[in-house]
Amino acid sequence: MSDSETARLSNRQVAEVFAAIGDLMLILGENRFKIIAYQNAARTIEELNRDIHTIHAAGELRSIPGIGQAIAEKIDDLLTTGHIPLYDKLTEQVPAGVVEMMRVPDVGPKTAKRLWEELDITSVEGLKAAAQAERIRGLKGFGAKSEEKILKGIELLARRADDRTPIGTARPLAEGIIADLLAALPAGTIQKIELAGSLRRWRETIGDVDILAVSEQPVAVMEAFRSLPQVVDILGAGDRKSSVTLPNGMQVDIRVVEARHWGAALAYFTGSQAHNVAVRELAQKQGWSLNEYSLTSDGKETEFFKSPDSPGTHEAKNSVSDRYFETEEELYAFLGLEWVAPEMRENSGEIQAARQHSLPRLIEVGDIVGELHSHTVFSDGKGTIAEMAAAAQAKGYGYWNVSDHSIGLGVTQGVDAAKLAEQRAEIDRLNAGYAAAGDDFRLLLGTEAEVLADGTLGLPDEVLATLDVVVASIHIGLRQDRETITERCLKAVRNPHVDILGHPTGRLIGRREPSDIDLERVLQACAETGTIVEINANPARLDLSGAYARRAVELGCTLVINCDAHSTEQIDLLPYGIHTARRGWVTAADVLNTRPLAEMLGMLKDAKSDR
Ligand code: DGT
Ligand code: CA
Ligand code: CA
Ligand code: ZN
Repeated sequence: MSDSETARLSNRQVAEVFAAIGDLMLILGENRFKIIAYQNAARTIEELNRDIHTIHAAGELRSIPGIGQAIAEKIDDLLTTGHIPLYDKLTEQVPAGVVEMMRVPDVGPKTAKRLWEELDITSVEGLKAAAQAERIRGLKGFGAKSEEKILKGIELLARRADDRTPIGTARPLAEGIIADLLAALPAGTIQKIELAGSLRRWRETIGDVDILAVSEQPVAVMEAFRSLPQVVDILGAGDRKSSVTLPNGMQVDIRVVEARHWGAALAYFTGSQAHNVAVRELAQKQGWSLNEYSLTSDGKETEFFKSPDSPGTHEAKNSVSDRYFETEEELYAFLGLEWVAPEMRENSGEIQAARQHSLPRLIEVGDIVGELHSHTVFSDGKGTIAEMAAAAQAKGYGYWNVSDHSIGLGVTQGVDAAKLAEQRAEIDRLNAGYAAAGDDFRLLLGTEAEVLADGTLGLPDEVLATLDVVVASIHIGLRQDRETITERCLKAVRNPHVDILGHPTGRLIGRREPSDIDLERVLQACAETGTIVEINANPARLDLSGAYARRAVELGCTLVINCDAHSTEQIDLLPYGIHTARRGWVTAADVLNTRPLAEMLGMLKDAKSDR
């Protein structure tokens, strides 16, 4: 049953057909009990925990609770012929867009029908245009309010359609699945298992989770996977691949391959698609066709092989043969390429660099030796200074900057000069203890100074001058117009006491758009003034993004990767920041907090002396 599953309908697709029958009958105003029967069938199929094809093949459709003779016959029609005559007849009567209109909140079947019949509206786009043109108020019982409601509903619908999951949500769930799957199987059943797709590339949002594994017992792996307690729906169930959904609606795909296919398969399923296409073209020029299992010689002698100095020249030139790769490194090397880190596989220059063996050596989690942006109970953090410090020491950090919110940020109580003095006393006491114990770890006193609406900071310069490391961030007035917020930020960046610009765009992934700030200008100013630019590692922020981190380095900025920890647990968010940096081709040398304390402080001092 290996290849047939691409063409066959998933449980969800079968369910969707029955739901659509119900919707069509609603619009046509058919018998209520019939409609309910189809709606129930759709829900039942959607929630099945077995592949409907298996049940069908066993002749057991009628044993599904809620599936009677009439529905069972229609499932049989659909699975064997791909059609249900009733469904075909209904779709001929009602335009598809009219059903679609029912998805708009507040537009029920009766409204959809009237909009269609009386105003000739047959799509959501048409509905939007009609509402904007104020045509809907002409309908009896509708007014300006209804048009407003409809437009708002359409907006909501569009937002819901973007069902990508933020990486901070997706990654723990995906890692949990791998851990649970390994635990559910006898040791040794799975030889290799890894996240692939956008998760392996650390994209900031995830469409679906892709898992790739090597096992000699693929069927056992499939069964264990589909039986995991967090699986709510099985979308596909094959011998070597399965797809399921989790309670949050996120889809997880798993595939099991043979060990000899691992290198090609992992490369293929890691993507990105654009990177894969470029690699495949390169392979083609060398006379090979690349798929998810292997390289296959196309048997044609190409120009490539006549040129002795082309990269990737290899022996089996003309014979039709397959090449297998147990690792990605071998595959890339065979094609004359340096291995490309997954974060760089976006077809943005990495293939060229890999051919020239000039890929950067990307920063790693272990390169970070200190944290320069953190919070405590003095503002909105959960840990005391001592608790945060202990967690930092346990991580092996050399320094930790306590940077509670300054006053000026209305929503949280901030630190003022008096509270800073209290913090200073506590930090001095703790540092004396480390020194006495011969421990090199040191606490620093800083602040996360609020950049006020006019670009001045939440604390006066005299106070800032007494601090070790000053982070300046914008939290309020993020919706100022481009010129205003850019000027405001530039003023902060040029302040002689500001060391770091915190989370420059203020975005919250999937929840809040970045501010309209002119980042190019801000980054240029940071490069000129030596102000360090933050990559905030909190997965809700990832701010700067990878792409802007790359631009910042190009412009000559130095970066800092901070967890902005509000609790001891949040120190563990660092990998999100590191992999975001890697997506921006960032090396350890580009990042301030890869330096030991004295060197780091020296760099900050030098930068400020130029302002
Ligand atoms: P996502 O799920 O939208 O966050 O992004 P990806 O990159 O995980 O995409 P996905 O799950 O559709 O596919 C996983 C990888 O499999 C993708 O990065 C590249 C590979 N792949 C899937 N479909 C195709 C295809 O049609 N052509 C090529 N070249 N590669 C594909
Ligand atoms: Ca994916
Ligand atoms: Ca996928
Ligand atoms: Zn903060």
